Amino acid sequence: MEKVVITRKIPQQFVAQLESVAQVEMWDESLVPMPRDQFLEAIQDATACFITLSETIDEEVITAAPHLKIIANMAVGYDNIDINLVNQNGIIATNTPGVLTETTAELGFTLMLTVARRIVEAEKYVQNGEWQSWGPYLFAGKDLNNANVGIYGMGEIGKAFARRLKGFNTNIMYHNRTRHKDDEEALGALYVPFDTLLQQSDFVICTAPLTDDTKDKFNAQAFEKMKKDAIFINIGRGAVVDEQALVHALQNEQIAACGLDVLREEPIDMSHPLLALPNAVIVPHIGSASVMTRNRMIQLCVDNISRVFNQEQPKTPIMSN
Ligand code: 8YV
Repeated sequence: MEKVVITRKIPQQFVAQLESVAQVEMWDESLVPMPRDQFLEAIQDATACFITLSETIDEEVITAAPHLKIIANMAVGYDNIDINLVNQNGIIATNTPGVLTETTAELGFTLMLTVARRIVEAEKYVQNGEWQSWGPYLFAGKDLNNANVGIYGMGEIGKAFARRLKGFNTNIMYHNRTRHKDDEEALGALYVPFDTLLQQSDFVICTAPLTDDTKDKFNAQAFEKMKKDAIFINIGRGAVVDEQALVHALQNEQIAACGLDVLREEPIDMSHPLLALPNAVIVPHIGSASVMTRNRMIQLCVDNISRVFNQEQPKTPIMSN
């Protein structure tokens, strides 16, 4: 008998699909992850697990789960999984590329415009009853029109972001591990070295996954190179940014503002210095959070698990690095 462990509460319509082919053990909370010790116990006789980024898949998990055939990660990013270890043990890991691309790009765009036009500060000002009169520079922000926008990480989400920029009359630059010459004309995006992107961009958008190459890429040296009125947006992974260096850059006006959907530690510790800065807008990792996209991500995980149970290829396997 197959057994699936699901580490978050997901809608019954999806659970029912798995229940028709397997025994299902689902954690009953949607906002709190399954405790690690409970996860380790539940997977002992599991043949599949449906996880989120909250679960780290390492040696301890693999040792605890000798019958595991598939790990379905409800995310496109998979820095929470030791892929080489998983594959070496004959286990398939899958992620959710494609279905979340446009939704995540939309969140990035929302954050960019929100920060550029100081919407969060302005809204708080109204709510606090501080609005006395119209002012020539009251919450004067930054134009996207005619701006240089630098995208770091030109994967599917970076490209979707660039497509959106086309309607906003911007100059698009990008930097990526590999150059995408074939897409440059269609996207209207110029490939530049990382330092050029930092030096010339009015908006720097990070969509990069977390890898050994991208870790701490936005460090003190990087922020020093950026324009003093630059806006930094991160919809990739938190650890691509050295947050102490970011705080320093914001406090010392090395850059103007930031918008972050991802942080090194999630949820953020309420004593984090970023929370005290009016020019830092932080949202709780909601890049892919539209109802339709979350449904599609869950369905893709369910399909991948069902296929592996049927001895078919999963739709979206993660390959070893
Ligand atoms: C998810 C994400 O919401 O897919 C990713 O990599 O960052 C988001 O889409 C999140 O990771 C949920 O596990």
